[in-house]
Amino acid sequence: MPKVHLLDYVAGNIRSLVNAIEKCGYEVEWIRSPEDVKFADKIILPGVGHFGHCLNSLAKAGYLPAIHEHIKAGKPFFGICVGLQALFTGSVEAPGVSGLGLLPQTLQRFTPTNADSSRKSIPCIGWNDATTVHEFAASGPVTEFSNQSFYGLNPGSKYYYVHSYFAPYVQGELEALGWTVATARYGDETYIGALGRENVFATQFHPEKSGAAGLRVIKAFLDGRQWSQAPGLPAQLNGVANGTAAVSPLQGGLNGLTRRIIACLDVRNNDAGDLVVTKGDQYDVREKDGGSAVRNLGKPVAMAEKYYRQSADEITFLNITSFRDCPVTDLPMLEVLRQTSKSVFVPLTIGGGIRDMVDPATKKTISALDVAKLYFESGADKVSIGSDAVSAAEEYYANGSRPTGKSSIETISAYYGRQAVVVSVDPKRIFVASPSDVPAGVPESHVIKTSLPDSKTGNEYVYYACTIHGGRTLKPFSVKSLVIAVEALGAGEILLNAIDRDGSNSGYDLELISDVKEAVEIPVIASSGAGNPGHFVEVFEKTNVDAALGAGMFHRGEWEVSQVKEELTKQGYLVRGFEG
Ligand code: 1PR
Repeated sequence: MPKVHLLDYVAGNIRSLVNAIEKCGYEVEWIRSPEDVKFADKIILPGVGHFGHCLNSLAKAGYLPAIHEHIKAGKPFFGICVGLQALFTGSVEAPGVSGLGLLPQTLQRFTPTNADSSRKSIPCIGWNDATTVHEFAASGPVTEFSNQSFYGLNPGSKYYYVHSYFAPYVQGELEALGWTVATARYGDETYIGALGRENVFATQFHPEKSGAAGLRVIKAFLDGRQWSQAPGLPAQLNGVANGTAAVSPLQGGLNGLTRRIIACLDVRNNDAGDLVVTKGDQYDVREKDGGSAVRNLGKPVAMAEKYYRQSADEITFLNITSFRDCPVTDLPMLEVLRQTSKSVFVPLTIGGGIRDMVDPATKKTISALDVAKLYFESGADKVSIGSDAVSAAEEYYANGSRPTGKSSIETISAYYGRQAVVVSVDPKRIFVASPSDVPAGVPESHVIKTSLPDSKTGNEYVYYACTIHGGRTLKPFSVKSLVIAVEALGAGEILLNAIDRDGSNSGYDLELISDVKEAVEIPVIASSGAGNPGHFVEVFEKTNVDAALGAGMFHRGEWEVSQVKEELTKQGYLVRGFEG
């Protein structure tokens, strides 16, 4: 097998990149020291998280001169995400930290509002273009280079981005220096999605997480195909429009991103000890008739693969019995991730049990960061923290609304970046007679007047209480306080469940979603209650939510993810289709 060298200098969360490279028919060799760089032909430099952390780590280990030499020698180089950012002079994320300086620009942070005052979530997470290729010609910049494909990029395809900092695109500037540039837009900011010159290529998006469209880009680099015949516009892929044609990215999309649809798999051992996908009603996963067995809806890896082929934009696994201590090396989801990440090339999130724990096998204390590391090394792209996030938020407020530096959210986001930390919230709707009728710890301003009063008491006021341990324990603490705290601690996204709606097929809790969305800048994923494609349309129409998640309606085979996307397309929303 031909080889490519990978420079994994910081985090070690690149299992899926290795899998993607192997899928393209290449073998990975690791660069372990700057001396190894000399012996490499092609190098890939991946990177996630903080620009300063990545560049300082590269500099400290002595890699920067070696990379310069490699590039100067004309050998192929491919930077991914922070690996693209490393080519620039610097970033406002880390003033004073120098990049490789091949490109004379400083990376900027996205502004949270557009010129028309509409809001953008930060980090920017989702599927976007890298398709309008600009190249310099004698007469000036040439745009829309449509008959040729640059490193396999396709104008009909979408690519997965996750970043808060970006290289602004100024027409003609980099082209005049010989670079070919592909752009994307987030709200009213246009930025560089991919660029290349001679032996250097880089993408801001993650090709290893961008389905077949991303694998094509990796393969083009590995095969040394800078330019090739454009594959043409796949306007209809698997029956779903792929974000081109009729739907304008800035109208049907969310600031240019497609509407993100996530399939969620709640996983646990059934009574026979097999790991199964299950699904509860208000978190009760046992059958109501014919005994009380744990509902068994299928096998986790096979179901994840099925949803990937149905065009799910992300897959989330929640280990719902994680509160039971289990020897760390036997964490059941590690193998599920290892297997899934070999064939599913969209982002994978794993939740359940991310906290400091004592390994029952060795009696040793293992930090939340070390538990998360095991998951990242097995193929996870994000970890989702539930119960432990509530403890972290309580400590944050007890500490005078100041981070303690010790919580799982802080330690994991400092190491892997904010975008890798999701906080999963399990709210319970609590009716009260008036806004002042709340427990100490819940501010009156967190009570809303509901359009769905309590059928028994007629109470019209509601607050959303936090729960832990899968809804078993109620906390006198509001969900709004929770999300504000976890954002301050470094969470990158909120997975917003709703116990009252879970498994109900009655649609999302729109009041809850709007309330939470208004409180934070980070993206929010709507979860619980989806029963048909119309519910996805409704949540995007009536709230500004960033993504929507479904579980039971997919697991029971009532609807496919692609049918949700077909309906969204019909209603004028931008979605990503599956490319086989
Ligand atoms: O607390 O960090 O160990 O994480 C435990 C995780 O497991 C949390 O994310 C918590 O939400 C989840 N969890 C715990 N118990 C259950 C249960 O169901 N008994 N599942 C559970 C939560 C909710 C969603 C579900 C949506 C959509 N499941 O994941 O997929 O409600 O369902 P629907 O579309 O069918 O309505 P920690």
